[in-house]
Amino acid sequence: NSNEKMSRGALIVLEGLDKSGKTTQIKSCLEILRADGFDVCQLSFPDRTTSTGQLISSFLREQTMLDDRAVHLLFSANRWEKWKEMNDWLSNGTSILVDRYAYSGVAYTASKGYDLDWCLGPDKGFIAPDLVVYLSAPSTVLQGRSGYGEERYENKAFQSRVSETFGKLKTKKWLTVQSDRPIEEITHDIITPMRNIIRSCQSGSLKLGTLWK
Ligand code: 2DT
Repeated sequence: NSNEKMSRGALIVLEGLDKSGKTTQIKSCLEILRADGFDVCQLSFPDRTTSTGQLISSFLREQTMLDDRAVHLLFSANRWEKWKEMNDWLSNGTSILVDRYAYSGVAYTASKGYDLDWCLGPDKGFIAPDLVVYLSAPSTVLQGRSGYGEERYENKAFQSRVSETFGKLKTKKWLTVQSDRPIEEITHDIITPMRNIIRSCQSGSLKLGTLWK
């Protein structure tokens, strides 16, 4: 019966510039949600362990030269590789916290000057997140964080263009939080919306959508 309410997991994405604290927040939110008793797992894109991921990783470390458009398609393929696993988790009731998603894909490539519509193409039809948390901080603050500048893209001029492009992708449904604050304060602000969206998906009141709707 297609009208029957289906309980499922929630897809929660964290986005933001390099060093905005996404990985730290995913770690602490995962711990809290698990302690609450929720069934949650985590993923990050790019997934550097697969064969496309290894190519991407080598490109990011500036050890491999690739055409920007070829790299864009690799990043997207790296997500499609995970489609079935993600779909299975969600339908079995496991929620997923994801570190970066197709929004990063579009923001980084479009910031190099490529057409926004072209950039959106490869991820069309991929699983749409139920919640996007955007960690926002001035690129000048991020620049001072440890490890900054070690990979391609980690420079101030490019990061401010990426920030602008994220601005174009943002919808009213995104939760934007200032991330140049203590870790615990940020966690405090985002954990309740996460619990709420997981409960809504569990109750079967939200249907899984697809990008770019
Ligand atoms: P981290 O592994 O440190 O997050 O850096 N990127 C990411 C893209 O250009 N396209 C994408 O689709 C994704 C997911 C952002 C990964 C770097 O790769 C960029 C920073």
